[in-house]
Amino acid sequence: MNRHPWLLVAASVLVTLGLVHTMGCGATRSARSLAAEKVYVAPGELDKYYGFLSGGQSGSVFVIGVPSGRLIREIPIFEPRAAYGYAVHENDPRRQLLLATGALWGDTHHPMLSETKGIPDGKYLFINDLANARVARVRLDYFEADRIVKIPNLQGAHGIAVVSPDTHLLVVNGEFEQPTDGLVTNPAPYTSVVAFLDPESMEVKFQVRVDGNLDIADTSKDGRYSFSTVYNLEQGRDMGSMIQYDRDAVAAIDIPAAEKAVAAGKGHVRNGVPILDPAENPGVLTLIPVPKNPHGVNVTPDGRYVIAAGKLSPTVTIIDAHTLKIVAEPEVGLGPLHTTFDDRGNAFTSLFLDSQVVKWNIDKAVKGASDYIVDRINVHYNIGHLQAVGGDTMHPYGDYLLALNKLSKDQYLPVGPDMPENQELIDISGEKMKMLASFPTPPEPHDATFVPAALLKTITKQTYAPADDAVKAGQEKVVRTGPHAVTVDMTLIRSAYTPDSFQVKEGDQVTLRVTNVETIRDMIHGFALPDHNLNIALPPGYTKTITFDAGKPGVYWYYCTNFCSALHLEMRGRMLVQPKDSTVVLTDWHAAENVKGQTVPGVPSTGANK
Ligand SMILES: [Cu+2]
Repeated sequence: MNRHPWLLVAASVLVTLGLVHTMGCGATRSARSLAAEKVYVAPGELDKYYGFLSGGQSGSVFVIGVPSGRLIREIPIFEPRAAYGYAVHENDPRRQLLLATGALWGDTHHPMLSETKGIPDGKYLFINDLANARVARVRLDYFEADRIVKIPNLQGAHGIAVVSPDTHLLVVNGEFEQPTDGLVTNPAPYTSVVAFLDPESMEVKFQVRVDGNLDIADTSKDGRYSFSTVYNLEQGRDMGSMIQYDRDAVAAIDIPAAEKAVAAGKGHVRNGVPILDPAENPGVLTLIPVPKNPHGVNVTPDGRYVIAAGKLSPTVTIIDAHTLKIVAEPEVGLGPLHTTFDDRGNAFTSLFLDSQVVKWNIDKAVKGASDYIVDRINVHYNIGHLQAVGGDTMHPYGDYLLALNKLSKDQYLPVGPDMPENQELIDISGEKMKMLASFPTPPEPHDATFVPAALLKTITKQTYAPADDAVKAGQEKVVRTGPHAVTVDMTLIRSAYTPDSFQVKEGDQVTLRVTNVETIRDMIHGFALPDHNLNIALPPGYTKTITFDAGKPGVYWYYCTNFCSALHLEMRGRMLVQPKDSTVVLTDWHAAENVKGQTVPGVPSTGANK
């Protein structure tokens, strides 16, 4: 067969071009560079998703960018944090709230986003404090905790979930069982509760008694059921006796039935909360027997199935989310803990003992097909939670999966006996999973959830709207409001405090109302008064009021703790504390000292010290 020579030339050119394309400058493009490209976000470019990782004993939530893994910020919640001026000083209402509800530390585990129609709406992020039986709500327009509540009748607030699809309620599991009557003299039986909270008022509406240790929670996609894994149906008080039974349970609570029973007055009120006893309210609680000391429970995005992970059994149990019947119990590997999903009918289960993520096909597993396992990938090491982007919603994105590993061992430079926690990002867009990148975090994320950055971009505020008590520029003043009380109204703007000095007396109580009057995003100023244990950070538009004792006579500098301009170092001022019996009035200070009355107008600045 004759071929035209030009065709041969053209063919060889095409082959050569193809080689150059795949080989680059003579070198095969490695899997490494392909992975690097997938997670590379150039300076100035934005990540596609925000990930919210619980900070564990940091008492906070870490916000990371996906796919870059960059730490975007930390949201302090259950612990004071000087850098954010959060709950640091005694008068901060958030500090008082933390102390009133338990402690100035927390153990955060499960970040949950509020949903509308089964997908995150960007309104709230809920996070539990396992240790102190608390739940906090973070407003995502400000990335700030606005509610923290203590849940009565419950120890160990572990699994939490929002009731899909519209965040009708918030579910909180009590892990550590207690005597039924709350008395230490009663040896048995011990019991716990699932608490149901109103997500707006954060009030506990009712609780349902469950005998056993309630672990992880999820809800059906139609708002009908909450699902909680329950271990230790043995009612053991030590580890050996907690692992006797081959099966424990998934507790399915019929939410409308429970609400009806509560409305009919069937609850036993303890500490102001009605508790439903399932024995008195048939149909409210169904215990579905699953192997063995189960841990994770996850509802498939289409709402058809509930997947319970066996933990001490190499299986997951697939439960029909409507009939509550077990439909399959496939083996997946050793130490299955949690499951997440893509948008193509696949499940991904974390295997703690195998240090793997296993991908399996849900339909094939339900039908009993032998080839339901699709792929396995090694992770480093001993994975706990895992979450695919959108895998906990009705709309998984099917692109990235985050493995939250408990041990990093040899993955980073040694930094002492304690190593950082290791998060690994896996590409799940193809048939085979591909490891893309790892990044360390402070201890220790337990769980994660994600939202598209595009959604938050439309929601987050640039500045705080001035509150009713905001101090306006030009209206700063120093006012003596009583024999031992002075109020200082102060504003901050690059790069000065107004007033930049004020005079009080030993024995005075000083009320400082301070507003950052900047109107552009990210222009934070701080107010630190170190010898008075005060350090507050003020984002633009923010007003804080703090009250403190003037302390010993002396001159005390306050200074800006957030670098704000070329004159940041010059951004400071003085508080003069005069001796109790001093009658001297220094004319170059903003003072109210020469007035004996109870309430007087402010004494304006002489301007001499400006
Ligand atoms: Cu400043």
